[in-house]
Amino acid sequence: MEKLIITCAICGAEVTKENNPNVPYTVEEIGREAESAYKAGASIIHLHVRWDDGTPTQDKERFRACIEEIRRRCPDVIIQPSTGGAVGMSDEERLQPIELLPEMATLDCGTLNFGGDEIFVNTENTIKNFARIMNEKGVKPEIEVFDKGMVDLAVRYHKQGYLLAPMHFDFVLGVQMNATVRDLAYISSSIPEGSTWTVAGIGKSEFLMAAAAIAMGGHVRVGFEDNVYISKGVLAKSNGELVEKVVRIAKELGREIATPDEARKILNIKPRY
Ligand code: KMH
Ligand code: ZN
Repeated sequence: MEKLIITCAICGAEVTKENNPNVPYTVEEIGREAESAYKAGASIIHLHVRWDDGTPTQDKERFRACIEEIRRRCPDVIIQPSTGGAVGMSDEERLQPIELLPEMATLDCGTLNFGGDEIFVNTENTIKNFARIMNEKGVKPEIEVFDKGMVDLAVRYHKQGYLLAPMHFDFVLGVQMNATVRDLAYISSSIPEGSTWTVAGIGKSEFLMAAAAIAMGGHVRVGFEDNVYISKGVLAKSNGELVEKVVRIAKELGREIATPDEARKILNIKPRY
């Protein structure tokens, strides 16, 4: 089986120090958490950034500072900025980190409820425009899908030339579509041949989805953005601790861990670091 790519979503835009005091806000804290994940075995850092008080931002210069700090500590890691940002941000705000020409970035492939009155808006024009800009700049999209209909939309956009093969999907399960093994089997068998996939199980489903993906030949995302607990009721001390748990499960199941350069080959990413 292919080596396992572990992505760590170290920060997110919604989770706070009230949820877990180890959630990073400052440039130094973001560097520290990325390094802990990298040293534990993560080859991709999915990156949101915050101002020092925890407010989420897509500010280009804040991204630049955080990317430099991560690069200093983790020279070869793949850095994947978010273009989702936080609910309510404009498209222009969200696109700022793309100007820094990262190797990868997220591309959210649909609109969905995000709890309470919040709606995470991604219109068809937004998705097509983000995809076009990423293609022009040679940034590999990780296609974020929250249900099977978003896979179907991505396949239509591939046929229309907006999304290039081989496509890489992140199934974010436990927000809209349930995080069960049955749902993961269904959605992962719905993507085109030659595509790759990872799964982010939200909340208590994080390690169940990780174990299932390891067994099925997919890849895994963990991190404070998705879950702040290492086990029931016990807060994780770091993002690295979450990654270490995935590495332990993978070892038990006989799956080797991909280095960042091995991840680049699997995902068809041209190195840019
Ligand atoms: N924070 C969410 C509104 C992404 O990074 O692309 C969007 C999100 C997805 O986290
Ligand atoms: Zn994100």
